[in-house]
Amino acid sequence: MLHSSFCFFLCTFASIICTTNIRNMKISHIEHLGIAVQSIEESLPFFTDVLGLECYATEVVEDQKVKTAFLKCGEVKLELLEPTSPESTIQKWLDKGNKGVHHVAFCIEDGVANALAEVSAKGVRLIDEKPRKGAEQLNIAFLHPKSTCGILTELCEH
Ligand code: CMX
Repeated sequence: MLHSSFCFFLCTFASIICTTNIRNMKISHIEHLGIAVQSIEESLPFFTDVLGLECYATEVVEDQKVKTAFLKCGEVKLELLEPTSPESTIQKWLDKGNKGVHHVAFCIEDGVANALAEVSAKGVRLIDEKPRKGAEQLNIAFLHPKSTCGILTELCEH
């Protein structure tokens, strides 16, 4: 009896130590803000002509059903996201009356795969179970906004 209680105590203690010792990922900076727009052509002049930012690239990301336009703002990028299909998550989000900042992307220094394992162990709901290729060939993964204070969160690495 005493032996099994002691074993139970040891296991519980070990599991508390393991959970509390999960390392913290290293975020270097906000990589980009994703901004949902119905039309890049109509939205871009605000960012270029009014804010004076430079649009340095556009890209279609087929599997996400979006066209993107990238602007540099210091170390942070702005990623304009235009839906290319009614089935696009961006179109669905716009159709619900939302617009503007759609997600925040953090640059992870020590690997998105490691970060996913870590946040999952901490109870965060994952959208992507493993990293995949996103715009600009970055390794990316999304976390569900219901687990992240309502902010659709992207983890990415160069
Ligand atoms: N920010 C905050 N909350 C959001 C959100 C967003 N961008 N998009 C959806 N939600 C919320 C909805 O408001 C809804 O909340 P309520 O239930 O309170 O109304 C909830 O999430 C819906 O969740 P769901 O039913 O699980 O999923 P949806 O079908 O609405 O899809 C999401 C939401 C986040 C899972 C989906 O958009 C997704 O997988 N996103 C990741 C991929 C992506 O965004 N790709 C486009 C960008 C690609 C790129 O950058 O290249």
